[in-house]
Amino acid sequence: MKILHTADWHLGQKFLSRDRIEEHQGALDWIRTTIVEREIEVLLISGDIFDIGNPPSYARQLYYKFLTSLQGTFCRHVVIIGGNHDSPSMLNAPKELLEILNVHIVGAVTKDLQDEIIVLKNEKGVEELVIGAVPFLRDRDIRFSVAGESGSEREARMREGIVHHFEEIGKLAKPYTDQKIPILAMGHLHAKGASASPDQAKIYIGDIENIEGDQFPKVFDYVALGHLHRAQLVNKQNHIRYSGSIIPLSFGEIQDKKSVYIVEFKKNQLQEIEEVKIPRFRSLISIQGTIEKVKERLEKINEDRKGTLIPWVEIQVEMEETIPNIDSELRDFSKDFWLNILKIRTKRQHHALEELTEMVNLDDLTPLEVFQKKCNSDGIMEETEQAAVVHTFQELQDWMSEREG
Ligand SMILES: [Mn+2]
Repeated sequence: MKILHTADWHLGQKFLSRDRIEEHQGALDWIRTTIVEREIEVLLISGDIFDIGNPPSYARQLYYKFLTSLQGTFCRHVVIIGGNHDSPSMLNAPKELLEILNVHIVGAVTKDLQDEIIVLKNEKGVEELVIGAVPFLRDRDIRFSVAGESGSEREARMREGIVHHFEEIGKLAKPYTDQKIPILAMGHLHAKGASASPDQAKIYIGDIENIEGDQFPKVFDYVALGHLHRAQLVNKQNHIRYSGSIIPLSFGEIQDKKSVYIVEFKKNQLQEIEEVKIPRFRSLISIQGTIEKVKERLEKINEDRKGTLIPWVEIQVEMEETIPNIDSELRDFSKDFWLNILKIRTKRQHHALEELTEMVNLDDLTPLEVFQKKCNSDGIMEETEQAAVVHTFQELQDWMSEREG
């Protein structure tokens, strides 16, 4: 049996006020072609299907069109879990309808743990695969906040709750070992022994490591994770993996290769895991240096003409003295080039002092980023307090987006 593991699509993402529709379309078409060519039978999407709780209609259209396009392929089943970016109610709304197309959705935890056990059957109605599909676990799913609890106590209780949840799912899956069929888990969390992309680490300062690699119950033959955008194994364990995002979601992710995993089982034996690289449709390029160096690089990018879509560039100009109108100078210089400058920052070096000035529009930041910048400004709060405060802000955002969604 061949399974394709992907995650972190973030459909509907706004990237410095631009949308990613063409890149997402390219990546989804490629996934569909891969499913057809490699005769994939089961598709797992481990959360963060959408970038926001109330995604724009074009993002929903991409999603539904993709799911519908799998009809008539080898792919018999799709299993989707909710991530921290997804609104559970939005994801769950078409649950019954999608069930008819063999698309199984676990948007959020319910009162019954059994709802997370998905048993897939072949054409003859014989059980062929079991999945413990654990959606992103929110505070309210595993614990109630305790007044006066410190940030670290709260984190410890979160961690315990998550480990316990997976143990319980493992127990429910255990009886299927007798049937000699693969038993898988899905999760959307931050596992210890995995590394985030440099930018992602910044985006999620409120994020904590939720579970250790060896705390996943042994009953699972493969653990398909989502949340970290870089494809990787957890704690060097071959069968516990993040597939990573399908397109780079920030300039911090441009070094990462983007890929999916094809996981092959013979009966209940894991045979092979293959990492398949997703083509890059648009180059995201980050350049840094003196104004002369920056101009050279811009000329080079224009000559190279890489990718099918126009490259997006962020620039950091290093200088000793302030150069007036540097923004318009660079934009004029490259106005006929095959590239778009998305962001220009300047870095002034004088007397060993470094000053970084960001020319960034408020529109280009998410509310969370604005909040984090505020938290980061001098003297507002201790670093140890930040994680908890940011976490609370995220919860508040979740709550609001669910009301909207
Ligand atoms: Mn996530």
